[in-house]
Amino acid sequence: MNTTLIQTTTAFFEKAFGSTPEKLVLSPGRINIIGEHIDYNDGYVLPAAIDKVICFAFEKNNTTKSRIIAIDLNEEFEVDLTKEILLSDVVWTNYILGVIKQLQGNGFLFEGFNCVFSSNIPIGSGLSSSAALECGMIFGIKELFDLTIEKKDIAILGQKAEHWVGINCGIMDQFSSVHGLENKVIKLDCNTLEFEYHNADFQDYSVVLFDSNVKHSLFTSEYNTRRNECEEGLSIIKKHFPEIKSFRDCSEDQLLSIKDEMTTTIFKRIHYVIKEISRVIKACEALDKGNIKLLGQLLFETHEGLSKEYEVSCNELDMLVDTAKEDNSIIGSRMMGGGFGGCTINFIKKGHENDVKNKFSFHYLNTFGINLKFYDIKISNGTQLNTTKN
Ligand code: GAF
Repeated sequence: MNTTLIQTTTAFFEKAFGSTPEKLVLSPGRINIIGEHIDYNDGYVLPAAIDKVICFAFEKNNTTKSRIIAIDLNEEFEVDLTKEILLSDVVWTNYILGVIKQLQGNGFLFEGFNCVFSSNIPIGSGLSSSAALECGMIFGIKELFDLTIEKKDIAILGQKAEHWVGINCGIMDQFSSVHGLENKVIKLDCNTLEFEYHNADFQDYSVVLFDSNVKHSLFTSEYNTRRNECEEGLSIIKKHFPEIKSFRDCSEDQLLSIKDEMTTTIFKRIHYVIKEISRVIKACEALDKGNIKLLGQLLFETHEGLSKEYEVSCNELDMLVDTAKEDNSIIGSRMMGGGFGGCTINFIKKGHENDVKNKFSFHYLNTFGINLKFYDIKISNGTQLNTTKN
């Protein structure tokens, strides 16, 4: 499927710059099995890179300026690398400017380059197209100018670029985009950045994403608010239990014993976080043991928490998960990613995928007047050079 994308990107590059690209980079989006809004709360997450990617074509241009073309948007921009990098009014360019700023600020030396990119990661669907953009750009610049940057640091630089753009995100998206491995999920400790791969063997179930096709504008402001609420909650916990360093050290009983010391909102947020951290551990064990039924049950519980306690869901996502609960072919479902729209992740009994899709399409269109989209995904490798010949 990515062959066409690679060919289009290469052909566009050749036409725009009159030369063959020196480097072709593929940078994937991600799914997350479980552990939502947990990365910035220093817990564990269970993401994986997917076979939807951004393809980049690069060459050095022996100047101090870089010219970057987004094929899908039919837009381009130029940046003078000798001048201070400032935010622009065009959102997509800021992720790239942010990456350049981070690389320069961390002492990495590089000169002008030409770049063309195109993507098959749906934008605004919670599959982390922005992390793929950041990590692919860093990886491409590193390859082009022979920079030594470890994978972990690519992820951290990408995350910092995203902060500069305005979302105070955690590390999960960039980390999984860079570290993805075919057929493996990544159990990442977001506190230490230690990680281990687990087999993505979902037995008799397929992973299908249902794209609600909505993106409510609350996302950025509410995301940053959740982070602040969690920080406030943690500082209250620490006051009462000085031995606690992060949420993973706090039991539900400890939290309940100080419930009256915080607002109902803060309590709900933290209660979700503490329960979700323990769910990730259980989910990973269930996956290793092939207990997909339990894994699915945990996904439903996560959704309940995200909807009622963390309050980052929306009517469209709730309806999709409620309908999934009533469907015998679906063993687990939940909203995925930051929330307020985007996708649900679903485990569907193999062979029943088409029936389920037809039923959900009809029901969703009838209820919201919106077309539901579906993505059958494969768990794939992280950001890499394209080595296949056209
Ligand atoms: C977004 C963020 F970018 C991630 O860091 C993560 O917090 C996620 O929302 C929620 O789990 O994708």
